[in-house]
Amino acid sequence: MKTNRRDFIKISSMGVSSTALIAPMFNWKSGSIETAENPGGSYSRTPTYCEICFWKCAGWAYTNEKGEIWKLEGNQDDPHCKGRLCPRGTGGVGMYYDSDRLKTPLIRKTIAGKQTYVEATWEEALDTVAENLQKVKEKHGAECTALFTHGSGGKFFGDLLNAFGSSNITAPSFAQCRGPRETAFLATFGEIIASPERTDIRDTRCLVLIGSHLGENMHNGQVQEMSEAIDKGATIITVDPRFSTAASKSKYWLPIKPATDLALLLAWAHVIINESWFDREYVERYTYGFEQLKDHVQQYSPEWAYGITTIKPDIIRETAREMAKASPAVIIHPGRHVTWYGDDTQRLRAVAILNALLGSWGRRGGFYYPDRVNLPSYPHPEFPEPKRTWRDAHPGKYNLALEVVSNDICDSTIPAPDRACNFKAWIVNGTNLIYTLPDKKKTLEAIQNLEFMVVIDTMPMEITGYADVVLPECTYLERYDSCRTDQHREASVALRMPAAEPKYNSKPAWWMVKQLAAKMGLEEYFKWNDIEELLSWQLQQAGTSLEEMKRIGVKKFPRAFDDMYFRQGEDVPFNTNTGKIELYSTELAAEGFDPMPVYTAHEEPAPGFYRLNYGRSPAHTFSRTANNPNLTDLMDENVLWVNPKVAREWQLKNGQPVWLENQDGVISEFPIKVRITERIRWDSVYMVHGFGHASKQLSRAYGKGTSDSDLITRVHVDPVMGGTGMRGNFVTFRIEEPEGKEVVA
Ligand SMILES: Nc1nc2c(c(=O)[nH]1)N[C@H]1C(S)=C(S)[C@@H](COP(=O)(O)OP(=O)(O)OC[C@H]3O[C@@H](n4cnc5c(=O)[nH]c(N)nc54)[C@H](O)[C@@H]3O)O[C@H]1N2
Ligand SMILES: Nc1nc2c(c(=O)[nH]1)N[C@H]1C(S)=C(S)[C@@H](COP(=O)(O)OP(=O)(O)OC[C@H]3O[C@@H](n4cnc5c(=O)[nH]c(N)nc54)[C@H](O)[C@@H]3O)O[C@H]1N2
Ligand code: SF4
Ligand SMILES: [Mo]
Repeated sequence: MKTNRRDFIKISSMGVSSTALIAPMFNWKSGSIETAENPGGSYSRTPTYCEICFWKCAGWAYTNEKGEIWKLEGNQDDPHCKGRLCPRGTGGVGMYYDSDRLKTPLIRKTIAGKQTYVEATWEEALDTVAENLQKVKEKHGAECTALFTHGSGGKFFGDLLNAFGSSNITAPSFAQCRGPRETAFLATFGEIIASPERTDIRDTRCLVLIGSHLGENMHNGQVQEMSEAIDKGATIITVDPRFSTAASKSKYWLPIKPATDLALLLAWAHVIINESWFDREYVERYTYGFEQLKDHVQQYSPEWAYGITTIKPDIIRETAREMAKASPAVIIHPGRHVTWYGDDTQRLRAVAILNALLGSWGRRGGFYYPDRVNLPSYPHPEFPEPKRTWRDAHPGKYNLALEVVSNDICDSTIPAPDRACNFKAWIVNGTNLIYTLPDKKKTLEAIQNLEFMVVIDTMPMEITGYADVVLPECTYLERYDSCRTDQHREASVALRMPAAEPKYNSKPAWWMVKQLAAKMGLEEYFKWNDIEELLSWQLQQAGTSLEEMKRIGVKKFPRAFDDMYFRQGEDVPFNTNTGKIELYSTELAAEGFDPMPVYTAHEEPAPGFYRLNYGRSPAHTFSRTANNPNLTDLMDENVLWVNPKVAREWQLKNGQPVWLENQDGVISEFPIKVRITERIRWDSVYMVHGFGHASKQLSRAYGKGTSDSDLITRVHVDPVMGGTGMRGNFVTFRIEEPEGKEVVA
């Protein structure tokens, strides 16, 4: 067996001795309440916001008289959820009760020639982290350290890294998710979409969903608003090769040939301009480059697009007319997970342009101007200026990326002769990079080249097996975090505080960071004694207090001005080079990219292969919930959607397990059961992302279903912002269990 610097270690399901259990850090009860169900007031409720996905719904955790968490409910005052959690949020308790959780810190040691994890005290584990980070700093410079993070604790680790001397903080929610849309909307309107999306779905008259399937994508507020809009008679147009839940609620379902959306979008622009269905006054007042755009789209007629997209010209015209009729209360939805084919920024530019033509930006029923509270940082000295940043590894590349590109950090961790500095240490907090980044082989190669990696997680997920030190974080129900201050129609602050004491020997991120800062000589950046002191100070600056927030959970701050939408005839400056909405992007042109989107064809599957399509399930979030006992009760494996025509050709039966092999000869580690359905086109197959776990310590998730990530080995990187296009992969069926299959482990 080949030995690596960093062999994958299977974390054994160890018990934790009682001495490792810690005393409660806080009195976590926020007062008992009397309700019909709780006549004696023996239950308590504690404010929290959900960490099962990044919509961050605020709610209440109910505990019984024994201090056991009993149920979770939405907070009625919360603009993100309006009192209702989604099935995953309600099932969040399962994360707390999961007996497979990480229980105590672990340190990688080689014993009798074999790498293994040794249980450690927090003192030992944090000393090891501090020493190794210092070593990397002395040898290579602090800026050779990167933080991958997704989730609340990232704020604390981010501050630690900045204080340490590195600004390389990256999240998969940019280059594997919404990056292209943010770059495209910034180039067009001078502003990003951000989260929660500033889409005014509640008041829209026409919602166009392009491969963004609200319904399976359970982002709470949007799903609620979509059903509100439907009740009020809004037209839904869904463009998706799969008949999704949204498609089933739509007036028009356009089962587009995958990878051809840009052709449809350009044809829509062609029709809307040539038929004079655009908002003329808005376009004249606010936009730049209309004449160039008009000339540019002449080549993209509906007849032309038909040959590419398989959507009939009269349907393209009819749907364009529907949008125009609803204008400006129309939303061509920017989507969220938009890293598909590598030309994603250009596709999202076309989306932005259509919205501009229809005058929906800054208009009721289109895109509103959000508001938010800025909680100031606790006073600290200025962070040191890093000597280099991630950009120096590839000068001139991805200049229009507004966040750090995770896959580029991965690339720059693999040594290259022409590069002065490579990344040498990773801090990985709340992101299962093995499932999150495409091209697993490359991720693993990068990890093998690290001098040190610490992983902070709640579960023995695949990424933890490659760490030098594993730090178990307590779940969101057992901790304080930074307050939620995300944008919305109205600014709000939401508090998360512990509903129960941390189980096992787990700790919150803020505590780990505070300890590490002391060990690394960085205390001056973290002058607060504990998080209650930090939150109290911050909340006071915002005109509230920790006491008030403990009582109410969510506080709303009415808008100071009536500026959610543009006023009739108002002159609006846009934060672009021309001060206008740029139909013709001067910024893209200056970077040497097409200033207006140009259609280019993408690769097609070879005979016998099908495009690998993936998406969400309403019951799960990525790979993070696959072992959650409550949610596995709802769904415990993914299945493969196969069109009946394809099933006939391959003589596949419903429920039959098959292995999948991709264009690069990589075979799925586990089989997946076939589901024969007309709801998917014959040129594609579909599965829900996040299943097929290889970590045996996930007792409910191990070997259940198949991982799409394993099969995504071909990546089409967006040259504009570095996003990883992941939908250009093709698979074929292996009916018999393959022998000697290449499994990347
Ligand atoms: N193949 C494929 N890849 C994808 C996607 C896809 O659909 N298919 N989707 C992409 C998108 S849109 C996104 S946003 C990203 C998401 O990427 P990630 O957020 O990395 O997704 P997960 O795989 O769920 O990894 C979350 C990790 O955080 C851990 N965790 C959960 N709660 C906590 C906590 O409170 N504290 C700590 N420290 N850890 C915690 C979980 O155990 C898990 O290991 O993935 C992207 N990658
Ligand atoms: N329940 C649940 N909800 C979630 C999440 C979750 O994990 N679980 N994750 C959240 C996050 S971080 C994100 S980013 C969003 C992701 O949610 P969305 O942005 O809605 O994106 P996906 O889930 O990737 O959507 C995939 C859809 O795109 C379609 N599709 C595939 N190829 C093409 C194509 O070429 N053209 C078109 N038009 N459509 C295509 C697929 O058939 C599928 O219906 O969901 C969020 N909401
Ligand atoms: S949408 Fe669901 S999982 Fe996401 S934060 Fe809200 S309740 Fe939690
Ligand atoms: Mo995402």
